[in-house]
Amino acid sequence: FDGDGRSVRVIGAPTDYGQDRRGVDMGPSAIRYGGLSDGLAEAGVATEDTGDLLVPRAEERDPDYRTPSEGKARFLRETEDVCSRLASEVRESLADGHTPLVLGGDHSIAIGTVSGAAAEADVGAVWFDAHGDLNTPTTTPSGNVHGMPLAALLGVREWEDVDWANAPRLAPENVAIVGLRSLDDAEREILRDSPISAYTMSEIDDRSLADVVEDALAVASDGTEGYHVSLDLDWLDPTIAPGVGTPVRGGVDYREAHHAMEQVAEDGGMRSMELVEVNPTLDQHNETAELAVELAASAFGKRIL
Ligand code: EXY
Ligand code: MN
Ligand code: MN
Ligand code: MN
Repeated sequence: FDGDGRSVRVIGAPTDYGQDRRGVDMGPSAIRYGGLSDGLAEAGVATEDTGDLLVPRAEERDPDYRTPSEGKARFLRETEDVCSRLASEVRESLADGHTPLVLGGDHSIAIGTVSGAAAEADVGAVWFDAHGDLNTPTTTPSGNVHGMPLAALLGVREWEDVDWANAPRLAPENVAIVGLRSLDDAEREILRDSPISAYTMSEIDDRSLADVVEDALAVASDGTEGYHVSLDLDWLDPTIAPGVGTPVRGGVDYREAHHAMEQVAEDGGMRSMELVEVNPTLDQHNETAELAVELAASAFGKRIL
């Protein structure tokens, strides 16, 4: 198996609106310097890079944003602007026959990526993350939109007064979260009443990551035309991916992460991918960005033999 004749279009979305540790806006550069084009070439895919979306500097903007029901979502206006442009780029890439690979930026950009990916097809999603990203402007403990994108994409109730964010793009039956180890109470409640498949680290310890990923890919494929892979680098253990804003101990290790991405490649159902939360100011020698590159290469079909 190699790239399977795929052509990948890289789109940078250098935001840091969605959280409070500056520097994640340098993620796209760090990932490119980390060897992205060589990594994708090794995977056997053709690649074109459209560069980065223009993202206004946070300092020039007013972060305060209240939803009509007094919910809090910092920089939501700016996030909407970036996400709507990103959605168009992703949609166009797919229409042109390319697989979009979006480089973040913080995880709020997933609202744009998935909106574009789901614009003309029913898609599932596999969310590789330490976190649930299921908060809403009313439940959020932080006001940070990077903790909310999955709820927005599912149309979870309290997002309902934010029109652009709340048109449901994903059916909960086709969403799998893999690697969970940090959840707020409100997110737990959403998961309790929802058909989302949520795989915690503890379940991964019991069953093996390979086993869980097999189920997750089946969930995301069931009745859909393929799925989006959202890879938050804080999914990994912070010892191998220190360059993230919200690290949580007890994550996935190097070898099992690669194997999971190899399963994605073998499965063949991935329609779009994003790499988010790489923050080079918190990293050591760009190793988190380099790991992001290696994992993307594996997901696109890089093999040793
Ligand atoms: N649950 C916390 C919050 O909503 O503020 C932390 C979220 C971190 C989200 C990271 C990107 O995955
Ligand atoms: Mn082209
Ligand atoms: Mn996330
Ligand atoms: Mn996370």
